Amino acid sequence: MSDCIFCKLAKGEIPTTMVYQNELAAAFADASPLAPVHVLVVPKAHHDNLLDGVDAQTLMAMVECVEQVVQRTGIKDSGFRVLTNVGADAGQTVNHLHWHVLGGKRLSDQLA
Ligand code: IU
Repeated sequence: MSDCIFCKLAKGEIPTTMVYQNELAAAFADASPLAPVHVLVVPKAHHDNLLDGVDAQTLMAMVECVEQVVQRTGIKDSGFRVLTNVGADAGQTVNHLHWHVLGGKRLSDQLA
């Protein structure tokens, strides 16, 4: 999708703080962090959300990004949260699949 900002961030067409990337997915710092570590993991190919035809290889590439992010940011052992919002009621504001990786502090036990 040519006008999708996360497509551009994932492909390096817009500058960002890239934490890690592999062939199929990228992890970059959230522009408005909600925690000391707040990184977004996205597929390089465009998918609107988690249920928009994402193949297993891409999902595994995203999981590898999560592993690298928590190792590189030092939150692997203290604990972290991975979440994705799907659709308006969940608060999805960018229609390109993204997993929030949050950590670096004691996170709230409330989901909503
Ligand atoms: P949401 O799950 O769609 O609500 O999350 C979108 C996130 O994308 C949110 O945390 C924004 O701060 C973040 N973001 C960003 O990091 N860079 C951008 O250019 C835009 C949004 I637009």
